[in-house]
Amino acid sequence: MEYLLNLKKAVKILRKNRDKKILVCTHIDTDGINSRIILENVLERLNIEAEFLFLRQIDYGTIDTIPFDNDLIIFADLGSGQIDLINEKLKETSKKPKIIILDHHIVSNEKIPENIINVNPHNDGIDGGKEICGAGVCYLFAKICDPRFTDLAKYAVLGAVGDVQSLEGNLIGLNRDVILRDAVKAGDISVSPDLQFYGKHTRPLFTSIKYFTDVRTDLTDNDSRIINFINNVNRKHGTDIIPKDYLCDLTFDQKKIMGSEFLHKCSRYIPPDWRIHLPKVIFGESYELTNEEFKSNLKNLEEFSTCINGCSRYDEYEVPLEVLKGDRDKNYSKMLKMLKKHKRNLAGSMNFLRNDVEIVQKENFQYFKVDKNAIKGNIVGIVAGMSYSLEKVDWKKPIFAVSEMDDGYKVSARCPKLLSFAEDINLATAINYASKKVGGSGGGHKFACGAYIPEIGDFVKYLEEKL
Ligand SMILES: [Mn+2]
Repeated sequence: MEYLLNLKKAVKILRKNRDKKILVCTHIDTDGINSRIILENVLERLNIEAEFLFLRQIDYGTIDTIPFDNDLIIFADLGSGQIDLINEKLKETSKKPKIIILDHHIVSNEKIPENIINVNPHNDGIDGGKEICGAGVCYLFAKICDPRFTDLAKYAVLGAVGDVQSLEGNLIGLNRDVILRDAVKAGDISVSPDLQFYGKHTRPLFTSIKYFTDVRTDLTDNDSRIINFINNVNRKHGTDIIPKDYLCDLTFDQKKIMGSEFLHKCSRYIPPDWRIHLPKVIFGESYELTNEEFKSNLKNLEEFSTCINGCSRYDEYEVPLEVLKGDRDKNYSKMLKMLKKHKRNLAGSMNFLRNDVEIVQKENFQYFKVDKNAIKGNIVGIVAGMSYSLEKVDWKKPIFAVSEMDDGYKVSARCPKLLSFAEDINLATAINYASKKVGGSGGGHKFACGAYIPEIGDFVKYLEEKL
């Protein structure tokens, strides 16, 4: 396994440079912030000093903001896709730092220069979209530094959940066999069979059902029908599930009953050959922190990840970092405040989308375009995903959201999970192709990705070629 060899090489290089000038650059999403906390812990425990820097992305615009006058630079949760650019920059700097990349994004294809160590499980046929995240690679790095560091595994599980790697309901591959296992063994994370409704500890069951967007049924966006549905389930099975209860209040048997009745309902609304995929979007596992309180925003990792997004999407990275380190005081209350604002912004954007935006239908996808400030670029991807709860959005097609920025456009693409299982759609390839054609760049995962483009031009036409 090449990535294991590279991991060992990387650890050796860290030890060799332990007294030199070290910089650690990490991405700014849930996965990136968890990568950062893992590396901070590792270096601190090994008594190695370093500077830390958050990076939104590495591109021609930002590469010059990275101080290359270090002896060692570690990139985590980014870098593998930008080896060209890093190498170019290395050529023009006098001091030639060693570079370690700990990443899971698709690797740019060219030969890797000698002073760059690219640790990326992709090289060994491991799927970086599903089997390990950036924080996961950092965790493997930590474990080679010292096999006792298994208390850091929980951060890697959070990173994986934040990157939506439990796509089919459960974590798989290295995420499951190594990282989750370590976190459970360390006593930090509990795993339990559950329903794949969002908001298990933070909202009533009927709200969770309301925003289930993988299948459009008569329950979608309809409170009274949902309450009727739950009451009918109760009558049929002799249960007493209260619609206002949270999913975490339900017993295992109640969840099982609710899940199978919901599956039965959904199966009437989908093409027969999609049915085989339906259980994967309704049943799954939930991952929870054993030390957090029941019904807290931080208990369930999906909801914890939303809290981090509520800060990082608004350029606030230190707050979630401090909360991850254990602050439940000042930074935690700031996080909750920001979460509220984030949810308000999402609700406002959804209203705007519902009332004031035209969804343009193409044969195999749909898109909408919004002006600057109508829906901000930092949340347009989340809004695109939520748009499937709206009547006018076709839930059997992917959606592209185009948001005007100061210097071009941010494009976000989303597709319901069920559709992506049934139809084998790859939005990342399409968005990558189309954005390059109009002078931008983009990529990401099969059913959730994004791009920046300087102008729209024939972008939509190029998408049509690929979809
Ligand atoms: Mn990541």
